[in-house]
Order: sequence, then structure tokens, then C-alpha cells
Amino acid sequence: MPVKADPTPLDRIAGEIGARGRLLLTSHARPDGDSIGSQLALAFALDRLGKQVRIVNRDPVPPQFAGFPGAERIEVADRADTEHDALVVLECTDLSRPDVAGLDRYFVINIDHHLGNTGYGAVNWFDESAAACGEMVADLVDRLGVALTPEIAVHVYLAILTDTGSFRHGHMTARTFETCRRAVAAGVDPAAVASAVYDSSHIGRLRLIGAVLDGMRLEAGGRVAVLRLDEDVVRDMGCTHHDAEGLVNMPLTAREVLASVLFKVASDGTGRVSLRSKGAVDVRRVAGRYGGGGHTNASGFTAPGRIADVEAAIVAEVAVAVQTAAP
Ligand SMILES: [Mn+2]
Repeated sequence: MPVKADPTPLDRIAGEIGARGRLLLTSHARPDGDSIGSQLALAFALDRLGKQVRIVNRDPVPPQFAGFPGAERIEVADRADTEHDALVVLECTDLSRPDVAGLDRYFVINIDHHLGNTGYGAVNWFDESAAACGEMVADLVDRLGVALTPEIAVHVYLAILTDTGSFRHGHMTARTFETCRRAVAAGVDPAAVASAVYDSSHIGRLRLIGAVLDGMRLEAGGRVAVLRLDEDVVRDMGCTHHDAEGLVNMPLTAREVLASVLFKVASDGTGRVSLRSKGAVDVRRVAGRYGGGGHTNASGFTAPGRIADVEAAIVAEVAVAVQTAAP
């Protein structure tokens, strides 16, 4: 008699979800397209199974995603204390990433594609080969026996579109495009989604981009670009932190630039650091040294102390990452 294979993490998660009725979903603070898309795709699928679903996030849905179906279902809160049979955490390397108190009291199902996931769940499914967490959710929806409805499909597509930087980076595979093909077959209009996400900005953002790029500094023989974004300037230009989205990627459009560093500086001088790179230049390692995480080509962390005190050291470490990858 053939030996029965061990259940895969996907099998186990589908089983646990099938056995539980009241599900709480969450994802990381400062949500991006993958966290919003993954949560809502799964929520719509769980609806079809008759589950009771709640979604709690630390921060509101960014404006460019607010018009997508179900966005109003995402509740903003800094604590979760209602009764649920399981908590599904999407897109988070550890349980502190949602920045929501009380999550550790639940039966945690961890679904993520970030390298360095700590395996904090009762059940963990980690797949670094997925281009987006939304790609994993599409597989889970299949495994749950739910058909791709237009609502589910549009969120799966949104997750993949945004997490690959419009199909330009990350672990894109045949599976990525097969998932997108199925999403389009289910009714997604790729041009309409792209327009909703990328052509929904305002003039203030263009001015902000101009000001930040005007202040760009080049280091390491022009291979590292350094940007600075002051929260006061953001406010003065009639913008919010959402308008800084994507800024850090812009220097990489220059052939010479291999890595980009963005310092987002608050009024008190503290702030966050975003890192982006090309090819083998590993900026996740730099972020890891400061308690952050992400991917080889995209990572970030909260600066230890005032930006002015740590800026030179961080830029030097990114320069070393560039040097190591492309001597
Ligand atoms: Mn992601």
C-alpha cells in the first residue's frame, strides 16, 4: 500500500480554515497593494464558504486602493479582542508587523512570502518563490474549492501587479502569469486596475517628487542614490505619506544607479529607511542588521535614533552591498 504523503502547509491551512467558522484577518501596518489584495481576496473567498470574516488593520487603506471592492470592510484598530476561531496573518514576517495588540491570543495561521519569516503561527505557510502573497492566496482559494469570482480575482491581480512593481521585479514565474491569466479570465481588466492604482495621484505629489529628486545625492561612484523626505515638507506641499509611495524606486531608472536609499524624516529627526536595489545587490541584509526585513531588492527598517546620526553608516553599508555584488 502506498505511504500517504505528509500534508503540505497549504493542505493543513485549508483544513484548519475548513474546520473553523469565525475568522479574523490582518496584515502589516502601512498596508501596500499586496496586503490589501491578499486580505480582501481571502475575505471574499471565505464569504463563499459561509465563514464569519472580520479584517482589522493598524492603518487605513491607501487612497489608490480605496475604490476596490470590499475596501470598506477593513476596520482600523490598534487592538483585537473579539472572539475568533482563528487569525489569518498575511504578508508578515513576524507577529509584530501588524502593530495590532492582542493577536497572540488567537490560533494563528501564517501565510507569507518574505524571506526571514519567523514561523510564528500554529500553522505556517511560507513560500519565497511567490511573487506576491496574493499569489499564495490564489492557491489557497483553489484548495478551498472556491471559484475565482471577479471580486477575488481583482484582488489577486492587484496584489501581484503592485508587489512586482508592475511586472518588473521579484520572483515572477510562469505561475505568476498563470494566476494573472486566470484573474483576467475571471473578469479583471488589467488596464483599468493599472489606471486606478497609478493614474490616481495629484499635482502635489508631482511637485513633491520634483523636490525630493532635486535633493538627490549620489554616493559610491554614482551607484548609490540617497533621497531625503521630510515630513514637514510633505505636509507643506499638501501631501500625505501615501504620496511618497514609489519615490525610492525612481533613482533605479538611471542605468548607473544600483541601489537607492530613502530617509523618511519625522519632525523630531527620527524616521524610517527604505532600500531598493537591482539584481544581486542585497539590501535585505542591510535592513536585517537594523531589525528590518523584506526582499533582496526591497527592504526597510525604522532607524535607530535620529536619522542624522545613522545616515552615514547606513549609506556606507549600502555602498558595501553594491561593492560586494558588483566589484
Ligand atoms: Mn508582498
